[in-house]
Amino acid sequence: MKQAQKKVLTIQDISCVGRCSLTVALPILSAAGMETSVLPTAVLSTHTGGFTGYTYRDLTVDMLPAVAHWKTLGLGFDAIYTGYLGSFEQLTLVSEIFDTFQTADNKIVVDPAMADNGKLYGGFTKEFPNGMAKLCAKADIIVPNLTEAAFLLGEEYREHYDKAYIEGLLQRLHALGCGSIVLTGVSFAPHRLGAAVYDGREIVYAFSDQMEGTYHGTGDIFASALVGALLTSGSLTKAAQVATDYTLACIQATPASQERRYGVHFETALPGYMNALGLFP
Ligand code: PXL
Repeated sequence: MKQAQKKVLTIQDISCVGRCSLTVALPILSAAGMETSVLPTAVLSTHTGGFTGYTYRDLTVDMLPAVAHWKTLGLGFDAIYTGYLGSFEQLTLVSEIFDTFQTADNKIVVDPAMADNGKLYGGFTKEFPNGMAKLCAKADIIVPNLTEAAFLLGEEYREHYDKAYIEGLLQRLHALGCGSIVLTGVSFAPHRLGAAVYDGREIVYAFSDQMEGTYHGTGDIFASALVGALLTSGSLTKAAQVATDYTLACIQATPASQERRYGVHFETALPGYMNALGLFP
């Protein structure tokens, strides 16, 4: 018997060059065997991290009409996964889209892609994290990095921390109203990096080896791999480990000579991800 395919709707921009947002979410979710529908929020010639002079075509006006069309087709999704959203208006629209498609069984996953290494991405105002926090409150799962977690809570980013800080952060994020938190970029020991997962009951960690340096787009790769693995196994902690291992494999597949702003070679690591999902006999 052929298995029914899971359906995912992912809402984020297309950065044409630079391996992030939809150019990684679509191939990773497809490799996980998901039927993937996209709602592009904007088209940029490159992402905004490390490039100047990029073009930005805002697609906000097309978003609700596309959703209205899908409603006439009676479409539904097993997961709605959002990434980079460029404006307050898009936060409001996405919140309405959640209201349209949320069911008792599907998963709403918000990656509050807006900051890293203690700084907001270019183009976001300091009020934006508060708007994003309201969207996160509607999610079943959020996938912030440490900077985004602090900013969602209106707190200062902390470079040095201990386990008590991480666990407090998870509890304060849960108090915002989201169901589960997968906090990325957590490290308590040299050369080990991963995610902390909190579902409101227990905190579980998923670590793998840490590579030196920071690589653009790995947050989007992690979140996409997490969604594909979650819909495959049903377990958020298993999915966090698969996504952590795959993100490491993507970095390991990338030559040291590669410019960081062009992202990592996630493509060559896809077979390992599919294998971890049990997709090869
Ligand atoms: O990787 C997150 C991301 C997505 N989309 C755009 C970005 C960034 C990060 O810089 O600029 C347009």
